[in-house]
Amino acid sequence: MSGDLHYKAGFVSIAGLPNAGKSTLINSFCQAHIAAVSPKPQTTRYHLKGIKTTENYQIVFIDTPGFIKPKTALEKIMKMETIKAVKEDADIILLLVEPNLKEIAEKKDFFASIAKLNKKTIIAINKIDLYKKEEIKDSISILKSIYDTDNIIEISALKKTNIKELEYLIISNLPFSPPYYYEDILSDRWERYFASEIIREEIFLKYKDEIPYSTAVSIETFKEDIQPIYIFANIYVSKKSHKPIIIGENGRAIKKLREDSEKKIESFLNKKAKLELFVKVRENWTDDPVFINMLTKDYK
Ligand SMILES: Nc1nc2c(ncn2[C@@H]2O[C@H](COP(=O)(O)OP(=O)(O)OP(=O)(O)O)[C@@H](O)[C@H]2O)c(=O)[nH]1
Ligand SMILES: [Mg+2]
Repeated sequence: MSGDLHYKAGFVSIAGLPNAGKSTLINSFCQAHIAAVSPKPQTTRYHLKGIKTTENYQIVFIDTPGFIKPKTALEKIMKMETIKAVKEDADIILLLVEPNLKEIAEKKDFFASIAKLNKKTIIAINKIDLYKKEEIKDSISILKSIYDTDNIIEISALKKTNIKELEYLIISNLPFSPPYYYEDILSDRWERYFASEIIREEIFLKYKDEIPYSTAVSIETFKEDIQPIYIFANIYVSKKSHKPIIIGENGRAIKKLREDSEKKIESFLNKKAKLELFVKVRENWTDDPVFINMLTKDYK
């Protein structure tokens, strides 16, 4: 396989505005819930690779944080993650767009900045299950005026509409190359990263307002050599007042968070797990780049 001159392989960075459905799409391609998904924007904070290998091709999908104008240190790091994936790593940029005419008009600068990179770009119009045909058509016309490409396809990442067709479009644009990863490698992340992301996803799904954005998860212990596997995680919040909200009345909220996260971790790892959570206050951690790098250094 690796020495085959007809073998295709390359990196496909999935880029777009927050909430476009990028993480849902990488999960659909990889047929596994590897990336955290939530209805709230800015769920994804760091890049994540999902690798699909067949006899004839290997696609390395890269999920990225949504494009934003960063304010905090965390948002600046998120932006750097996206820029690296799009500018440096990508053989193909897969631009995922929600056909929301108002948003497309407001974020014209972002779409122009991707066009300026002059990289091979495929545009996938997502969430077609939610939008009227007219709005989809008009969105495509605007995007065609910005991007000189016919590589535009309408999909639903959630309902898995046209996902195979999108994959064919990617393959036809993929360079000839030997694979970059052995065929049994499905991601560039360790199991403990997925455990931390599952807990963070549950926080995004369960808590309101600024709480998910003030929260970071750090896996302190991950013992795989015992049954059930044992995981101890710290949940950091950036304000004192957020700690009692995470814990909830009589500890009910954190109990539910712990139970639901544990179940998801068990089903992801296909192993029995025992999860323990502890909430810590780290004032203004979202503006402390060293702390953020410390949290993520083990996962890269
Ligand atoms: N109806 C519908 N909803 C979708 C579709 N794709 C994604 N969603 C929903 O859109 C929301 C955002 O999805 P994500 O995959 O987290 O979006 P994202 O682009 O990764 O967002 P960030 O990481 O915040 O930038 C979730 O509630 C998804 O279920 C789709 O094709 N149709
Ligand atoms: Mg995401």
